[in-house]
Amino acid sequence: MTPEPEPITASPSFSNLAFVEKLYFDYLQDPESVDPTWRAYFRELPAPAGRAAPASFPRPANGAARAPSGAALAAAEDPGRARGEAFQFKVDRLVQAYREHGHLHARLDPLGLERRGTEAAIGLATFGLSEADLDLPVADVGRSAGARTLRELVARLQETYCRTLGVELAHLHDMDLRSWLEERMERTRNHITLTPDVERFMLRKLTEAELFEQFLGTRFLGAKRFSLEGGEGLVPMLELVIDRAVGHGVKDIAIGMAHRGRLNVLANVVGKPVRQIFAEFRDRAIISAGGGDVKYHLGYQGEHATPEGAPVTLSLAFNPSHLEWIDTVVQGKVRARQDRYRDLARSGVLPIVIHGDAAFAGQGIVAESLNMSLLDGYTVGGTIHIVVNNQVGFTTSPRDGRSTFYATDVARMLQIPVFHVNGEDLEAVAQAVLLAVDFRQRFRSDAVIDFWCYRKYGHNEGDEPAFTQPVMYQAIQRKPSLRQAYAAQLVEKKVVSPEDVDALSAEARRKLDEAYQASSAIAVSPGPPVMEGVRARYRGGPIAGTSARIATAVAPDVLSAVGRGLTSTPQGFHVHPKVAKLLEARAEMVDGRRPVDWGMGEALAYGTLAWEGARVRLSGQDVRRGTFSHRHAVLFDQQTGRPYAPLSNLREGQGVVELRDSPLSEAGVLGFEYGYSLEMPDGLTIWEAQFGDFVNAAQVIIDQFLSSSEAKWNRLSGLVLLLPHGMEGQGPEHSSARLERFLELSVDDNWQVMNLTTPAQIFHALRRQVLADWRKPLVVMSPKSLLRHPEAVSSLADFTQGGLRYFIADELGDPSEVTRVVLCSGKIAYELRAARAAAEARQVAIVRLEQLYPLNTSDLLAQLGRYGGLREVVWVQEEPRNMGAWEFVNLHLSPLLRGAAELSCLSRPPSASPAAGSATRHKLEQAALVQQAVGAPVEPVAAQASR
Ligand SMILES: Cc1ncc(C[n+]2csc(CCOP(=O)(O)OP(=O)(O)O)c2C)c(N)n1
Ligand SMILES: [Mg+2]
Repeated sequence: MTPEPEPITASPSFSNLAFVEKLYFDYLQDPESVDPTWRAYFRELPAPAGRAAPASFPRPANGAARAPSGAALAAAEDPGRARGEAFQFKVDRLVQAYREHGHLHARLDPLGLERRGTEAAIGLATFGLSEADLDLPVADVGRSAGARTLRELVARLQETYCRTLGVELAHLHDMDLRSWLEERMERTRNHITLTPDVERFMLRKLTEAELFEQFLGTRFLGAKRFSLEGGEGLVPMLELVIDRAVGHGVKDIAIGMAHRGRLNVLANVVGKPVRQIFAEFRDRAIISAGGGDVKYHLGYQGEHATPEGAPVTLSLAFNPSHLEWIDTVVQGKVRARQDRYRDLARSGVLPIVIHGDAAFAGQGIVAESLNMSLLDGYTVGGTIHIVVNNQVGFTTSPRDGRSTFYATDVARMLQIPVFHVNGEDLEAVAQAVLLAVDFRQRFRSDAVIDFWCYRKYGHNEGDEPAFTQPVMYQAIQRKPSLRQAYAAQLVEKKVVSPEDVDALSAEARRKLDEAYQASSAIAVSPGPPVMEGVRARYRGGPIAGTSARIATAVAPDVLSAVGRGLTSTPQGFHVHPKVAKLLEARAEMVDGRRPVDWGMGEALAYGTLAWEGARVRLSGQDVRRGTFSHRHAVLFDQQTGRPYAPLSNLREGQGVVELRDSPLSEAGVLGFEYGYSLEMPDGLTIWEAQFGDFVNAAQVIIDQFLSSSEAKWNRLSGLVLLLPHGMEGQGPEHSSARLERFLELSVDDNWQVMNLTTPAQIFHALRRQVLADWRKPLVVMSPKSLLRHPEAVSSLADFTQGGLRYFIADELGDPSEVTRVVLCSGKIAYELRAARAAAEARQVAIVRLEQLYPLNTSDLLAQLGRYGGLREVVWVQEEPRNMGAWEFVNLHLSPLLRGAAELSCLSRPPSASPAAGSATRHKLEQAALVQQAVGAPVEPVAAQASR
């Protein structure tokens, strides 16, 4: 196994320039709250003029909820005091209203077109107050330090909650969370003052962002780039997020994002060489193993330094066009990195996911991702979400694109704040970043920044936005760029001179020119296939015919040691009686007194891999017990409910085994496990569907990632999909994992598709996933009835010798008697064997394909060659003709058999639905099928059914 890198320990030192001033403010409030080095430094500074000693305000009662107290009773006897109490009560309610509804009044839209708040939410009159009360004294009103009158208080609340940063926290039930936020915001009036150094840095990043787009726009006229213009603030904002995160000890940041501004982020944040991006625009001779991808879907990983030089690994995930489907993929990647670094606090690796406003509101996978965020099996310690809210999606306006008030409202399902910020106020942006990152690090949960901006051009550069948003685009045309506005602001503040502004632009342009010159000589490739030090050991490319070279059998002593571990429980553990029986039976299997069944074969695969040090992760709905109760990988003490996983207790130093019952999601969870598998290539990562049919709820992950990520991006995954498949009379659903769809996508050894029929086969297939030197996804049509079929068993020798078999052939008698080969796959093989035995059909050989893709045709033809009298090869499948493997088998075998034997198909007739609704009908159809296959007389189904 690869040596694990050093664990990350969070460093408490805040490296960043950006927040020195904030630190100073903290120091003034409470000198003990800052690091001793900083304290010593600040002590030397002259005391700020007019700054009073740090005031400490008691937490106010929570608005109207303030309880009647002894004081209230006393007040009843003193009318003057009672009036004061009543007044204060109204004031408290007003304060609370600002906290909860102030965001409605914040100026968030840089275009100034958006109208949201109603005066009523925070108007004085709502609380029985009036202008006349404004100069009355207020007391004990929370953290708005120093407000002596209602007028001053309102001014402070306005400043805190209604400027260009609006914060939603009314949905938080947890008062600690709320207090933490309110405290942070009210203490600072939700302001941060950036130091001149930071301001100059921000201007530089804005300049780079703007000029990058302009350069692309002129050099590659009309080429799609999904310009960030109108939202260039994203670039300095990301720098602030990174800087703040690094200050918290984050060492590794994984970003996921869609098209908008992606090239800009790659170039100006992640550090992809601009010459390489330009070379992709030149689009000369793309050199890559597969088809490659368009430039605005490519990813990158680089080393980055904060302005102070602190190192951090940054990556931007490759992603498909399908918006939001990258979300859980990134989270899975991050989780794997955290596991790899043994960052159990999940504080050293941070995911940032950047969304579009229309996509965030519209795509359901967002909700799946949010729902997974706090679950033990899937948490990454919080994701920073940034919604690049340009207030339009392609041509669709928010009023047609969502029913929610804000684009981010789905996030309010979590107990997390949502920061709405005007993307043209970089100070407010910095404050939002500060709050969001600190919140994530402190509470280990997601935080959302709704970054309001606009889209300068149409959806892409060839698009005319005024067709559909004429008024908006009139406003946009009048606007100077953020760089221009910010530069003017800094010139006025004398932070920079006009010459500095010009110099920054000239420098940025010079670098772009240089990169452009250099780009002509660069060949384009999607980059190395694998992660530093780990992935480099694995390869993609062709794998057909390599099975024999991969030794997956285990030594008998290892098998029995693992077997003993799998069947033991701790002293005093109360096992459910039925499970106890299962463990006894498994113990007999290990001793060779009973053949090994599927559940044990599978457990032995996990157990032996973990024994050898590999990490095993199995996730999916109800996987710990197993949908069909065959697994029982986690046992529960019947008196205490305490769980016990034998797989995790095999021996000291074994690999970690993670067994996770997933939330009821396919797309989100499969995306997560795919991401996990990319970053944990030396482990075994498995997703199991409850029934194979449900994989269709995750089809985007199959098409856009699993089947094609090697071809598009050179990204290798060894993810295993266990998809229970087979017709067992359960109706149209619960029957088919849609084998045909996987086979249709099979090409260029992009993955493996199997339909396995013995315990030893699943054992070897799973072990091969880890022991091979290549990484390919493995799709297994896994069994249901075979889990308990008396013939679907293996001997111990099948585990200690041999390996995965591509197909399994058997005959009743001498091969020379065989005239018909019944070719099939999956559990129907057992039904065919029974029918053949009943009919004593010695002329029929049954050959079941275990690995359908890549199809080992040479060995298969050699097998057929053993049947000297062969006349016909009949493909038999229980699926309707338009489903199952027939089309695939026909395509690949017919040309090879030509002349030697005739290939035909026996199946149910074509059908729109995978299986009949009636169990009786299923049985009749199935019986007819297998009888016909072995040449026995068959009665028409209709005749039987009518009896
Ligand atoms: C799942 C999915 N459906 C549709 C599209 C087509 N599409 C590409 S961008 C876009 C609009 C996206 O709007 P928004 O999320 O606000 O991002 P913006 O382009 O405004 O930054 C659409 C509909 C897609 N890429 N993915
Ligand atoms: Mg948008």
